[in-house]
Amino acid sequence: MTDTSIARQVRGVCHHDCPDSCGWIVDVDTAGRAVALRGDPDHPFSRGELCPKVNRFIDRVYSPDRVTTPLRRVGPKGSGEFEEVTWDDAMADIGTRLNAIITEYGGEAVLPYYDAGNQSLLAVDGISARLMHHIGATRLIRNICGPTAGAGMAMTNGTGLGMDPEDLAHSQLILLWGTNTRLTNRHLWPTLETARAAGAQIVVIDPIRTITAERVMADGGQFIQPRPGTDVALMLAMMHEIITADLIDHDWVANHTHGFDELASHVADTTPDWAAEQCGVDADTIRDLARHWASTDAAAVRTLVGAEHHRQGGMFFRTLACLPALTGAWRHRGGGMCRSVGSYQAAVIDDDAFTRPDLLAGRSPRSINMSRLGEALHDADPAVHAMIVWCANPMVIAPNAGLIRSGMARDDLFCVVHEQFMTDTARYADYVLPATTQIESVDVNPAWGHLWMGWNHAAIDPVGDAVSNTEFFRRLAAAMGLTEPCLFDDDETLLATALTGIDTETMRTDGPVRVPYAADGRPWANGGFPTATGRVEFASDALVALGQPRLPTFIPSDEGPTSALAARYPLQLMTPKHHVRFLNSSYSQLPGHGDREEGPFVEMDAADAAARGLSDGDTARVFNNRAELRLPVRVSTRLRPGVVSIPWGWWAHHYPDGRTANDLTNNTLTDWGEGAAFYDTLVEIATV
Ligand SMILES: Nc1nc2c(c(=O)[nH]1)N[C@H]1C(S)=C(S)[C@@H](COP(=O)(O)OP(=O)(O)OC[C@H]3O[C@@H](n4cnc5c(=O)[nH]c(N)nc54)[C@H](O)[C@@H]3O)O[C@H]1N2
Ligand SMILES: Nc1nc2c(c(=O)[nH]1)N[C@H]1C(S)=C(S)[C@@H](COP(=O)(O)OP(=O)(O)OC[C@H]3O[C@@H](n4cnc5c(=O)[nH]c(N)nc54)[C@H](O)[C@@H]3O)O[C@H]1N2
Ligand code: SF4
Ligand SMILES: [Mo]
Repeated sequence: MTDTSIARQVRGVCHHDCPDSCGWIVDVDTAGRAVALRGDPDHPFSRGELCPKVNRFIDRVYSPDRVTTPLRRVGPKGSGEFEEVTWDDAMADIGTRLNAIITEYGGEAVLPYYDAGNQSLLAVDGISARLMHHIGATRLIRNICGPTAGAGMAMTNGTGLGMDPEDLAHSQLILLWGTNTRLTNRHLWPTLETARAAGAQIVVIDPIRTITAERVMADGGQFIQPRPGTDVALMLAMMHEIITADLIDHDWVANHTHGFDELASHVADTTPDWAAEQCGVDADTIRDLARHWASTDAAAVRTLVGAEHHRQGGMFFRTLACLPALTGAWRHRGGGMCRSVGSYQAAVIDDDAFTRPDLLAGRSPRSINMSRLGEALHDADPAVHAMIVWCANPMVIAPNAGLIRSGMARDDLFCVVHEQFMTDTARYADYVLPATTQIESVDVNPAWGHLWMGWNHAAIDPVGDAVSNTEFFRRLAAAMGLTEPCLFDDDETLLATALTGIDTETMRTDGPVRVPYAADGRPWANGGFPTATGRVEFASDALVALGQPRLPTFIPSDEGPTSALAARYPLQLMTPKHHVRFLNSSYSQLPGHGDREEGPFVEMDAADAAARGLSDGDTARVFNNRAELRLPVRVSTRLRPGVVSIPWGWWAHHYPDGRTANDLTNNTLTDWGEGAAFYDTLVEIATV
């Protein structure tokens, strides 16, 4: 393709549920076809680079496997047998059937299921939220990613708002605690390199020796490997050390914290020797880490989402938030705690005007947690009779998948999936409707890994009969005979309604706009925390009201290595993000992605393998009280004995038995925040 055929270059933003929200530029030829997609060099965060997933995005857009016409199921649920139908025919039938379900069972019989498959504003909540409110549908508790971390930090600080990740450039010590930056947040790496060049130390704390840990070690940094789900013990021992050695920032603690004396007596017994027993990290390593932390001014924790996927996920983030308060790290630029900055972005969005909860008109429909989909499909009362799915692939991504599969196979469940591909979930739908990709529809992306909000221009017309999420829901409203005018707002109107606090004209014409943040880079230097006491709460009455401990406390998991279940299933199973060419359940099925990564496997330590008569390359049975999978064994040195890992993201057809990693995982909810305790899963492994 020569340059002369390029008719225009269109600026957009990656839609994936990824902290980086990279800017891209699409070259469109004179025939209106996208011919290239590359990083936007002017994007202030991603600076021209994309990633091994999205470098091949054009292949995804024009993939022969794309769903490009409406499909109606003709075979049994799950068979993948569909016939093409027109939008008119599909919508007429869907409208009639949904109305019949609502008339017979009420609005709560309809369950919306969506996540952040496309995390842009319109794609997630444009029209759909209004429609669901209007019909009084069940409300989905969408807490599978992030809210537990946010709620945990807020229990200590009154807010989940922390540092701008780009300010880590000013840090002198960075603890990458439960985040795999090189894989999941790669465009932050240059910021960490800037800090390192200025002398910063980097420490990775993770149960897996990830590619981030290996890189940091190669660069002279430190790697600490606790047992999964035990970090709270490690943090309590750090606090013990900091307090007994009197390394706290007395002024800051006196002026901006609440409950210090209680905390001090509470951690008197949580010695490094005690913690070493719980988390498997040497007591001296804990002491050194505590002293290093307390003796560095601009000391920062960088964390994201992974560590929330435990029973004590909320407590992890609450306890972590105590560390910068004890030592007054917030005083210093580059000091404090840094996780999702989505709430800074949300502050410029008028969410109520956009999603219109007033359309509930005084009704208060029940809520169902997305991590409990299987139970809901079997046991909810009143029963779920219709499910509408967009931006999500629950069959692969939600825990305890076996229950979801049998629930979605119910004959009396009417299911509509709006998708780009025939996912495992779509195979169970009555109708699969074609969805546009990000280069086919306008949207705005509020990032959660940096402070830049970006406008995504549509570069090409929709492929085939695909429609955007908003257009799908407008068509659905019409097919259901609804007349509420706001269900038919166009995309420009919706964006103008939502984005009241930011200069959208500049965003549209000049590129990303930065949302407001503390001008001196020290959001909490002088306290002012939005808790009941106005201070960082080492002791929390709000938690007592929830039946939780008043002070940070380590509670071993009821599906952890010291639980009764461990007698039968002694190995802790991690199901992490691992492949550079996948993102969640997306891409593993596509050429250039799945075929270039090794298929599903179970990774384990040599000692665990040998004890079970297994060697590298053998096929093993991995099982627990929920499911059994057959997988090739990969023996490695990246895990502690007693911990095994099945990297996640492959679909059913990639596994010999059609069951996936999430067939094994635990759908217990986290302590607070209502997230999923995926990684508190026990298994046993045996020869076939
Ligand atoms: N390539 C790629 N990038 C992605 C994604 C992807 O699938 N692929 N997914 C995107 C999404 S949706 C998200 S939410 C982000 C997540 O971004 P991250 O939170 O950085 O990634 P995770 O892999 O979820 O978890 C990070 C690390 O937490 C560790 N961890 C788990 N349990 C514990 C624990 O008990 N203690 C400690 N200390 N660490 C623990 C895991 O081993 C893992 O290495 O990544 C995004 N980016
Ligand atoms: N075992 C285990 N399970 C996990 C995790 C884990 O670490 N381990 N991580 C969890 C986390 S953090 C997350 S965020 C979830 C992610 O779960 P999901 O959000 O469900 O996963 P994705 O694969 O990112 O996206 C789902 C689908 O959205 C579709 N999609 C993309 N753009 C659009 C669009 O514009 N319109 C429509 N209609 N569809 C679109 C894609 O084709 C894709 O099939 O998984 C969770 N599940
Ligand atoms: S998936 Fe993440 S790293 Fe890749 S282009 Fe999108 S935002 Fe950037
Ligand atoms: Mo996520």
